[in-house]
Amino acid sequence: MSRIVVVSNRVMELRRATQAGGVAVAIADLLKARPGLWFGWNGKVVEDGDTALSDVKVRKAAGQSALATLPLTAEEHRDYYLGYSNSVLWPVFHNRLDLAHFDAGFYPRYTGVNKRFAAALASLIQPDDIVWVHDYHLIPLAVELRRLGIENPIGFYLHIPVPPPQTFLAIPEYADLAQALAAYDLVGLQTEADVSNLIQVFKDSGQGRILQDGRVLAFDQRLSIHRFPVGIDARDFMGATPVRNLVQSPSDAQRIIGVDRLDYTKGLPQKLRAFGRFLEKYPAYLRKVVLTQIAPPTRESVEAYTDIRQTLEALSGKINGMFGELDWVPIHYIHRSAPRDRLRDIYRASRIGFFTPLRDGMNLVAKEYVAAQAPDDPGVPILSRFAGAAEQLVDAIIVNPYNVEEMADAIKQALEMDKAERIARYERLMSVIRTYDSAVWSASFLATLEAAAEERSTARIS
Ligand code: ADQ
Repeated sequence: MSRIVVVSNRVMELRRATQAGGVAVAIADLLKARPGLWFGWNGKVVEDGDTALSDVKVRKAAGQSALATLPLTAEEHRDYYLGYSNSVLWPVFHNRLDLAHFDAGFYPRYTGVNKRFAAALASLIQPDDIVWVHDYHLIPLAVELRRLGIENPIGFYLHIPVPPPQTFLAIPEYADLAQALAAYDLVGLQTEADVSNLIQVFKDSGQGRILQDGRVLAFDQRLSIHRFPVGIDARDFMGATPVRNLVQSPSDAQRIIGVDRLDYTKGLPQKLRAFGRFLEKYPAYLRKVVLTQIAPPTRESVEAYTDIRQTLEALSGKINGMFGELDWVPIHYIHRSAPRDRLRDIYRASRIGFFTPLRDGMNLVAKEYVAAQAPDDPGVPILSRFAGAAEQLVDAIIVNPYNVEEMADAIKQALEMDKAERIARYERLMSVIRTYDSAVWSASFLATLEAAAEERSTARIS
């Protein structure tokens, strides 16, 4: 079996990755199951000129896998990570051109880190390895590896959405980015909408067309573009025990749960406003419902993130002040992360899972919430139509997060949904979540990558 070389911005101990949640769990599981190498940043920032910069540390991990890591310099951390990755690509790919900070100094360091990573990685790659690069921090990696003569299959998976072409083409370096994507054998995306946006990006940049075999010819390169929706390991969330008395509230109150990184893409102000509107519009529910929102801060040194925490604190304070009583606080807003088993129990204890991103690649929390429900008395997910997950979880109550009125009504609909309908929806949702789980996601990506690379080498020989 070929060795899998996983490359992502951040590398973690496999045990920690399992706790971190999200896709780190899927990568850790993959590397426990087959021989592999996980390559990327170790999370440390060092002085320029430090010998550690060129010194890749390789350590054994579980099974037959190893971790290989490098530090970043302070300038790289500022311009590659906080700058180009999180102040340009993240906002633009989430359709927030207004929040993008196009600083001319960012891009050279972004490509510089990709070059440095490629050079360090090239010396570790063996002839039969399959290389799987993850996410927007590392788009130019394949170009750099090919320049160094690496001929192995190289695939790329983008965890965030592909924006419509008009938005993508607003990035000053859009042509370089499109060309860099075309250097992969396979580009994997979360949804059909992302696939059609990327194909359109290639067409609109004047450099792409679809070939008869379904592949794309762009910048003189043949590549495959497919949808591989990210999944969870449903078994991790099944068999939860509902927690009681999480926080002071009337014991018969129904809980609504939200779990998100504190990010402007997650629609958190919209969620709180919708809950406030629900209480105002349907006063019969006063004292009968609590919204618990868990939202640990991330990327706090990026400018666009500084206001969001204050906005949410002000909003929850306002709603609590307006509707709360001595023995009932409507919104519990917690900005710490929760251990995963605890999270699972909180999902289980919640009648509604409330997921309102304005844009989201997938939104794994919505899948985790469903998987944690009691099969004979499940809760109801309310899900934004702008999350990638909405393409799959069609039996959630699908809402427009910009429409506060509609979301307020969706809360009422979910609370009043009879058990038979809740069970029927849960069963359909679970069948999708089980079918497209995290193991299917990685196995299908890797099989498609191997086939795509095979075609490339056959085409070269003939
Ligand atoms: P994220 O934007 O981080 O991921 P999401 O898919 O919801 O969003 O995954 C977050 C993970 O972190 C979940 O497993 C969740 O349980 C965990 N998590 C979140 N908040 C937590 C908290 N307070 N405490 C503990 N754990 C918490 C990116 C993209 C998504 C895409 C994923 C995977 O933005 O759209 O679904 O990658 O591809």
